[in-house]
Amino acid sequence: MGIGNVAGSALPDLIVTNHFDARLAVFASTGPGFALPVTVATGRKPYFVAAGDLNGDGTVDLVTANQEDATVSLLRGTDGGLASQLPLGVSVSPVSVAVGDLDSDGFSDLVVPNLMGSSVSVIRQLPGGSGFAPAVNLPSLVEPHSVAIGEFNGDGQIDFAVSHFFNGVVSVWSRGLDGGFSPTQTIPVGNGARAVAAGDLNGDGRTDLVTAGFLANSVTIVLRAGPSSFLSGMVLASGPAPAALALADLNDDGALDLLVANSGSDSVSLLVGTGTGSFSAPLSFTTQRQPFSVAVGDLDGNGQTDFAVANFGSDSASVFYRDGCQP
Ligand SMILES: [Ca+2]
Ligand SMILES: [Ca+2]
Ligand SMILES: [Ca+2]
Ligand SMILES: [Ca+2]
Repeated sequence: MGIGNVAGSALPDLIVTNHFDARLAVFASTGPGFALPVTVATGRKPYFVAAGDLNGDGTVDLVTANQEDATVSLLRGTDGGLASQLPLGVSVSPVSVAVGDLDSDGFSDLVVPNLMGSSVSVIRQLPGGSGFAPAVNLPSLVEPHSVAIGEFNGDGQIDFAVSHFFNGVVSVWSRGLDGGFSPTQTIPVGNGARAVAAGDLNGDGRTDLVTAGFLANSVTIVLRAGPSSFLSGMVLASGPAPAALALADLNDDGALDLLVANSGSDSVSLLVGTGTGSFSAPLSFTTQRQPFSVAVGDLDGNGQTDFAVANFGSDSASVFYRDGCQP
């Protein structure tokens, strides 16, 4: 699931992958509420969608990770809607994708963990945004599941962090002198590390990490101790089987807050950040069955950040509008 202004829409749209239909649905916001969805074809079993303006034309583009056919689909936003998919080959069972400018040339690139391929694919956008280079598939620890892009070692160059489900670690990848990426650090986190998100949680200017331990029923906060080092993780209990995370300032106090989709208890937890790296006790919101992803954005355009979850077990989405009173 993602949130973004597709096809030049005034309000952000809600974007949901339909895993078993090989399609993606875009629900246009109508203030509070949504129009009927427009759907477009993707590769088989789209598992994840990321939104970002890849070619800098001011319109949000979408990228899906297609678990069954070893591709990602690029769906360009145009004035008239989404263009037909451009499939880009990766490796076996891609399950997420992150958009970021890895080589600082002004054009966004893609990072794709391939769950069963035990590899991470890097797809660079060609100079001028004229297309994409073939994926470079980098061998990784087993079961890479999620990726967050950020600056993690103080050298000013963009890095990325990958969570590994099987062994419950995060690997941090940095750019070498040859321009290629390799893992430079491995950090133990919770068992079944299904999701990772990045943000500066304690206001020291260094980007920190949060992971969801699907098998550990917890989230782990990993703060940066110095320019290129991380403190060992601080474990916080979550609901059962946390499947996805989002970091955003949901109460406008300047500190990042954490949303956790608890797929085992049909709920989403909000942990309000203190700005020092710690969080309040979770507030719980009821969803439908098996929330497996979460996204944030100002869906109704009232200036306050809302959030939504996609419920895998009930083929539905739950939307939570902030009304100014909560959290
Ligand atoms: Ca680039
Ligand atoms: Ca770096
Ligand atoms: Ca920090
Ligand atoms: Ca906050």
